[in-house]
Amino acid sequence: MNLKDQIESLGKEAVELIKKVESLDKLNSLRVEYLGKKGKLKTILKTLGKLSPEERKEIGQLANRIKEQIEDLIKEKEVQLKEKALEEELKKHKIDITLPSAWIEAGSSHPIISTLVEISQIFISMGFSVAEGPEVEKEEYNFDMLNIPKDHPARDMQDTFFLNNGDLLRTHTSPVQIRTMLTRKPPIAVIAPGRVYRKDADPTHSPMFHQIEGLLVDTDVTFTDLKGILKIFLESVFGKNVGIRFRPSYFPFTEPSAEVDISCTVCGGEGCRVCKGTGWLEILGCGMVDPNVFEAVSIDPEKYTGFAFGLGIERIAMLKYRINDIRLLFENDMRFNHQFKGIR
Ligand code: FA5
Repeated sequence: MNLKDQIESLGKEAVELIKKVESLDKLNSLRVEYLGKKGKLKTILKTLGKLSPEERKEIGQLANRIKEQIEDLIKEKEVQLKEKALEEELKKHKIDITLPSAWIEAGSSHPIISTLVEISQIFISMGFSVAEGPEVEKEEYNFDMLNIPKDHPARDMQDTFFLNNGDLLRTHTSPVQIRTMLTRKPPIAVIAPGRVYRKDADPTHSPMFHQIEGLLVDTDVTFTDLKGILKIFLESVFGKNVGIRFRPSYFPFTEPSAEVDISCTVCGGEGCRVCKGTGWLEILGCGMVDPNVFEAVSIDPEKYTGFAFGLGIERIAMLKYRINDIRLLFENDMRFNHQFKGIR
């Protein structure tokens, strides 16, 4: 076969193959095979030197035409294959916009949080403002300045989580009383909600729980004011028929001190495992601020009096929603949590 025929048949062969090709990779291989530096066309053209100048011109022009023809065809095929690939890709990722979207359930407040907010709002409506303190606390604020002696059992390693540096996880919200009285002068009316920690665990005790501290300091504050405020608060949460009982008690930072029980709402006062068969449940400790505490924060105990209280939010949530085990509040079992949907 002469050179002209060889080039023409090479052109035909390439055209046939390019027409049939189905992928961009194969198309590229054909480009290299026919038009590449070591491709078939270049190989044939290497023999051009042996021809006469006229023949070389004629064959050169033919070779260029065939080369352009192959290049055009490759370009055209490339466009077609790219379009096809894009279509296939789009088909794979087709989105059916008529399909209903995945169901995302709206969240709602946890009963501890809704109880905390409800209690806070009752006190805020009576003129108290909200104060805050850290959960990692100094022994000085958690115990010393609250008139809790060094040998008091509450400091025992069994009750308190101590950190290596001597600080501790606060065991109650009462240190916020100290922090507040160190930075503000009377009249003071604050509540301090927050987490507290103790080495304690049974159906009514949790190692982490929430308290709300209350503190009112002014001239002429009496125990009657304390009783009145707590009665208003408890009746707002549990209704006018709730049984309320003040029991004399002892806290180093209040004198006199009391604990307040309310009639057990889980059993209606008949006795159950929540109230340990007594029909009553202790929900808070309270009393008149001890003069030693006033002295520790440089408030004149001759001029000012005050009351303080600290209540357990979980206990109140348990009584309000008749929950018979405190641990249910922390397990995050959705079957439990779902029952509180719709609560503020
Ligand atoms: C105190 O913590 C005092 N700081 C309260 C106080 C404040 C008294 C101001 C006087 C003046 P107590 O340890 O009793 O007191 O705890 C207060 C309330 O927290 C209890 O009545 C109870 O409702 C709740 N409580 C105590 N321990 C736990 C616990 N482990 N889990 C859940 N609730 C608890």
